Amino acid sequence: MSAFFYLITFLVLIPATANAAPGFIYTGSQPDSSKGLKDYYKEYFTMGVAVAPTSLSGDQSELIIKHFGSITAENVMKPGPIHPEENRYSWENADKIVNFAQANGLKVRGHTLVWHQQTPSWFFKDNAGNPLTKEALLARLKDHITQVVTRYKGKVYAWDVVNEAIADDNSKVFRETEWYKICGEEFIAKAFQWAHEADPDALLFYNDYNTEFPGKRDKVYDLVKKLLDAGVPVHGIGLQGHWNLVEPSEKNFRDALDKYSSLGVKIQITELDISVYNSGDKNATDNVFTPEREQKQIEKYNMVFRVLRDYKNVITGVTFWNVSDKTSWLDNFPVRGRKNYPLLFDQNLKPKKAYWEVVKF
Ligand code: HAH
Repeated sequence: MSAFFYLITFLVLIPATANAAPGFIYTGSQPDSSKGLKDYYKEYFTMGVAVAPTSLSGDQSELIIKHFGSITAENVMKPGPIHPEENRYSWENADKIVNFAQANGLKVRGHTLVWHQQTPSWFFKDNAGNPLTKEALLARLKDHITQVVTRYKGKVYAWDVVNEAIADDNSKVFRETEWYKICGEEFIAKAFQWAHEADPDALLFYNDYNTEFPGKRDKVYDLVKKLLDAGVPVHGIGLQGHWNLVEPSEKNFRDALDKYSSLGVKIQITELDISVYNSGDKNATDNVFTPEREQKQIEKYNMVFRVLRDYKNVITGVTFWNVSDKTSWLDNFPVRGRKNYPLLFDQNLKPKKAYWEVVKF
């Protein structure tokens, strides 16, 4: 072969090796901007994202299709938006999300059938405004679940059936919601049973936050164990994954995954984001993504995905809660109007440094 050929080959290889760490031979694992997050994690788990109907056009929709294999409605399938009055369901927005998913070959996670927030007050009252009896409230719940799950049968592959029914307070097991006060814990088993009757193929999840802290972890474990022992169709536990620069610790995270997976159920991270403020840090109002916060966030994302890859046999999905740092629910929670930067894409929808760390393995 000619010297010319060698020269050309050499010149072509230089740029490819230029970014490799010193002392290492180029192996082909350089950042590749044609790949999406879902491609890097193809052999691991489905990557998902929470969306609003307004995210489904323009730049955001391109990002969603490139990087994710699953979507969740951030709000529009919750009881309030989808069932605003006793005799009226409002399907339009939820349909948009399901239709977008079908048109683009994405899976859909349904969120959520039973929750204490974003549920209209009519749910719990009779026509005269008095609290419903347990029987009447359970009948309403059955109607709600049956209507919603049946409409999306075969299109929503997994449902967060019950969201946040466990108390944060260590002295209590169940959160004292209207559901619990009127029905006792029975509403939980019934909700799973009715969802299963409406779509026997859907995977049914119990979903909650702070599920890595030992106190709440053990209560979630006990609840799901009790349901399984009673033959209730629960197929998975959703760990919301609203984390921050310090929580969860790697140990608590691994212990929680070990404990939940010992039940034989699947685990998904259903609402992942890593706040750049610590949970107790309500006074930090400078709104800035400082280099220190950026670095700590990179380290936390690194740890989280390293552990998730280790547990790929039990983790079946990882869903981010919002698309990019342009808008996150954390911009208004727990401090209204405090800008947060919790995701892998920046305010211009470009991958952050944390993104490149998460796909480097
Ligand atoms: C989640 N709760 C909800 O599951 C989700 O539906 C919502 O859009 C955002 C967060 C997390 C949460 C909360 O709402 C209130 C207190 C603590 C945690």
